Amino acid sequence: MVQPRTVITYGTFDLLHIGHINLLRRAREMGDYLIVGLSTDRFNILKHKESFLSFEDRRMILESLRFVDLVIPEDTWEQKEHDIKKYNVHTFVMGDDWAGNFDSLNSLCEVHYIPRTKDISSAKLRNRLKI
Ligand code: C2G
Repeated sequence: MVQPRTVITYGTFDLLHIGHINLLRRAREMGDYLIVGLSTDRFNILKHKESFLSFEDRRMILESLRFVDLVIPEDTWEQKEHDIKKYNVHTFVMGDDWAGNFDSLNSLCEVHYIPRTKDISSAKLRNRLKI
């Protein structure tokens, strides 16, 4: 039986927008099974980031996307190696605002940084919506 090519990515994915969708769709197209490590509310604090939507809401929204196959909690910076081994990940993908930050993972799997979608971010949306 051929092993599925599992892809993994991580993020907060707050107020899901086209930048997230482009990233997730392209990540999924790099394989045939996409895992998203979704930042917990607690981990967001470590990232100095506050999401408008709770972890549970952000998880439900991601799980409703047809190109997301599994959502796991992202609780620490260090869990990526463990996750890659546990899920037999073939490809790790992040937007290129993270370029170079995770190159050490290429001893375990392919590491790809893909161009961010311009002019959209959860912070911009919150400013515009005044929320
Ligand atoms: N992204 C994008 N284009 C945008 C906005 C975001 O391609 N306009 C990508 C980011 O590069 C990232 C993913 O969408 O790969 C999720 O973005 P965030 O929710 O902002 O994630 P971030 O806070 O960068 O968390 O351990 C990794 C971190 O959890 C990443």
